[in-house]
Amino acid sequence: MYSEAENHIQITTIERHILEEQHSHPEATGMLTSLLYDIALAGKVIASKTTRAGLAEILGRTNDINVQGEQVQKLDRFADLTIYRLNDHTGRVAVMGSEEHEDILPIPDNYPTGKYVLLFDPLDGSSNIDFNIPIGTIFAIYQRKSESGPGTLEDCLQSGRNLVAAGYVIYGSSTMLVYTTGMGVHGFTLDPSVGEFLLSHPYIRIPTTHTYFSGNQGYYNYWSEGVKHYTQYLQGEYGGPKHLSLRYIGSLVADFHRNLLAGGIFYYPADNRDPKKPHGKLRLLYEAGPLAFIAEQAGGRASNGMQNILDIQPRSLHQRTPLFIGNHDLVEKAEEFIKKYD
Ligand code: AFP
Repeated sequence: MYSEAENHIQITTIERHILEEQHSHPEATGMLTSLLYDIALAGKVIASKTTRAGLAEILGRTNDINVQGEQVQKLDRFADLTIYRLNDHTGRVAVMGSEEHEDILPIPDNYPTGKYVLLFDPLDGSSNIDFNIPIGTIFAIYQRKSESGPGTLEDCLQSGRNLVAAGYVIYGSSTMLVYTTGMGVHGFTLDPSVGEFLLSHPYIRIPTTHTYFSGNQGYYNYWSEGVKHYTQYLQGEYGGPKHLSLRYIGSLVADFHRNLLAGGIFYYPADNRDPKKPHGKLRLLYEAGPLAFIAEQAGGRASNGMQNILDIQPRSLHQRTPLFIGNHDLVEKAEEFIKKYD
């Protein structure tokens, strides 16, 4: 028999957690559960490579062939292929889309298609890899709209309100997977000794206190008047918070993750550095949408400065959007300043 103290020890693996969530949906077939589990597996495979990033140089890189005679791939290419390959044959997915590819990624003809659409940014923040800075994978899952056969572009062009699940994996000092299926936000930390994601952050809520603001102030002079005034508000002017610290990594997943746990706002507004790209840098379907779903499930909000990110109807796969994401009141304040000055 176990002691009372021992009986209280509970280790929840990601598989168990996803399965338990499935049980609260009696109509569920288990297909989403398996799809989420496949994504968690992809996260583990990618993590195993990100922790070895840089070693290719030491182990020898000759014409992109390493000492084992294997092709040395760029990490973002590897992450992209890993997610695609782990999901192309399962019969759960109708079509995929990746930030790395111009067009949709069809399921090969010799495999069955399923009812879900999987969109992903395989390695966000990849310009940070060489500097040992956290990077991440972001994913978004929708139900297909078409009835059957190969999934279509229209299946992918859905607003965030239709998201069935979304999440990210952060490859940092430890590897964490954070996801939501609309029943709260849950975080799991990879225990490398057993190779499992274990529940470490159940029901994440963004704290109501604000700690950080995160925006690339290097572009300040290129921002609109509204965004400039909003930045001054975050610095304590116009009655704004007096105690916020600035933190900016330049890796969206890492910046978002920190502010989700500590409270605050991340913003990447539109700027006029390049008049041909007036919409900011971040992508609606691969970055802003899934993180907006997580933010809202954690009690926060995301906006393009005028409209809730989740309400935007995408018109193209790689559509870009300004993004303000974090505490509800700070995002609303951004909208107020933009309305007043822009
Ligand atoms: P990379 O993948 O090119 O590193 O871009 C990362 C990113 O899309 C996002 O993760 C950051 O929040 C944002 O760009 C940083 O962009 P700036 O370097 O322009 O601030």
